[in-house]
Amino acid sequence: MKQIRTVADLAINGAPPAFDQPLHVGRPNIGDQERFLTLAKGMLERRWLTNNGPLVQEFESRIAAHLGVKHCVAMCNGTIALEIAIRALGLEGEVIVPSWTFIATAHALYWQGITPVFADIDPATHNLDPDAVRAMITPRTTGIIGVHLWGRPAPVEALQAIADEHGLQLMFDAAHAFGCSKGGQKIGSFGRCEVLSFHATKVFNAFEGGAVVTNDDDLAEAMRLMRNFGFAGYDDVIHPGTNGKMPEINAAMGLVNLEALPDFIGVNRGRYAAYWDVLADIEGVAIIEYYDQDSPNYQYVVVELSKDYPVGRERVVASLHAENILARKYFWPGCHGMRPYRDLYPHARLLLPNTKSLGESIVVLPTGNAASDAVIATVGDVFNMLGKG
Ligand code: T4K
Repeated sequence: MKQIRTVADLAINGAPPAFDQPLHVGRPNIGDQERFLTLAKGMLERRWLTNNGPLVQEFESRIAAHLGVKHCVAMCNGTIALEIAIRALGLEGEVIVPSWTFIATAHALYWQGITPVFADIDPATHNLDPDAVRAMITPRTTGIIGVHLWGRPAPVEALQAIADEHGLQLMFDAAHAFGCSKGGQKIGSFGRCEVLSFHATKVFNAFEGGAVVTNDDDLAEAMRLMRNFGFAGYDDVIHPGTNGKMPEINAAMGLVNLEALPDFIGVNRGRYAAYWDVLADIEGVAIIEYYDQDSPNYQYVVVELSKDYPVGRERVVASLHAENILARKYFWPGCHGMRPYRDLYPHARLLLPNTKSLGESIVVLPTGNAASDAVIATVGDVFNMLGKG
């Protein structure tokens, strides 16, 4: 590893990269491998691989207990979990969502013939701005999907008030917020239901996986039917459905990783603090803040560049990539800027000024065990050197 000293030493200027191997955002966390192999062996011996097996049932009850909710309906991934929740709530017509989210939030609606209507965000929180949501309500609106972006809670009370006032369904995409809370209440019990992702890149993963969590008995029952083709018993389909089932091997990984979750979050917290040490004093560079009362999982280290920083976001990302530090621009350009939705809403950017400006100023950095002290020091060097103009 080479220590960066000057702008000329940056790999983007032809010097060799600081690291031989690429360092990714989203490197998976893996708990006790021996325990995982033991669970996998038991699964093979039972010859029960999927279809609501014992590991999935245990996984569901552990997740429900962890989040303090009545029901966890485990699924094969977060996107299918979103789609099933949307269907179980009977959403149709138009549903209001942030554009500033992973594309799955919008796709889960559009894939089912529902129009995602994009509302702008509050630049201070990166989450939906309740006033912007109000402005998007039409007679066709049936629901709102809030997203707890980066694990920071969406404005749940304000969104619930809007939903109640207009007779709309409210659900949350909590893909980033596993283990986080709002005012002492765990994310998982807000709105009619909340959707989790256990994708490999998440702080808590099950290889792939997702779940809908809810305190609503009828909703949970409907979703259990929907994820298994609507079967109520042999030869008896009582509901339209799909295949959203979580396989046993995913539940095994989830059970092992749930035990290790405090360690994963501890590592992330340490990495976040280390980034803070090297970046906090650079003018025009701000790391987004997390607050202890929200029990953050520190899954994302998100840096925002202001106009005071002399170099644009693209140059920063290119410079980090040249060092083999594969920073990301999540979620540029926003869903409204992606092709399926760009054509649908050619003028959306005019209604989404905060989404647009945030989209041009964000850099997401690697965290977890892969982000060593040397990586973080190099990130600091790159921001410092570029910041000198
Ligand atoms: N809602 C929100 C708000 C979400 O963020 C997501 C998913 C969803 C809904 C949908 O949930 P799922 O259906 O995915 O369960 C990644 C993830 O694939 C996606 O799950 C996640 N959000 C999103 C924020 O990040 P990409 O397109 O960035 O993936 P990719 O392939 O570029 O991987 C990210 C990085 O992780 C790479 O640099 C390499 C590294 N990586 C990845 C995998 C899979 C590894 O090092 N090892 C691995 O095994 O979407």
